[in-house]
Amino acid sequence: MKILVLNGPNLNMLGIREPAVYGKESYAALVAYIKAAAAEADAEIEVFQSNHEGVLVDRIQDALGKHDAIVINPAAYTHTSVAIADALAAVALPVVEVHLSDITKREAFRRHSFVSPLAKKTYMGEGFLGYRRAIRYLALGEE
Ligand code: CA2
Repeated sequence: MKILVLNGPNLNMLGIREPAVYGKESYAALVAYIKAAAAEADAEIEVFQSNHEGVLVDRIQDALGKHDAIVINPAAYTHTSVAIADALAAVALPVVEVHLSDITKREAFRRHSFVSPLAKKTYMGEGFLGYRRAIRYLALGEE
């Protein structure tokens, strides 16, 4: 199983600010964690981060024929991007949505996700573990 992991805007700032919300580990540590989780589940992985909506749309479109599934933390675009939701619907690959924090327990503007209706699963509020659970769900069928 070939999985594309997409991370949205500002996730590259992990560990630099807001450790109370997003933890104190760096983005590089997250990438290493995701790669280890993929190896453990015998999945091939590509991890990509962008601060730009159109770049993320391009990567979703490019996944067609190259990847079997997408794990996405769209970050702030979760709550705003019809374009990302449309791209996910267009490629029609299995999608799992991940959030480090629990978006249902934060500001009202974070409660709505344009991606959730397209996702087979959403893991939130579990920090890095959400990515591991997403990979294991896709590769091994573990809930
Ligand atoms: O909880 C999540 O994973 C989010 O997708 C993270 C987004 C936020 O906009 C979503 O509502 C929930 C923000 C990612 C930005 O991460 C930062 C990391 C360090 C310092 C500042 C932001």
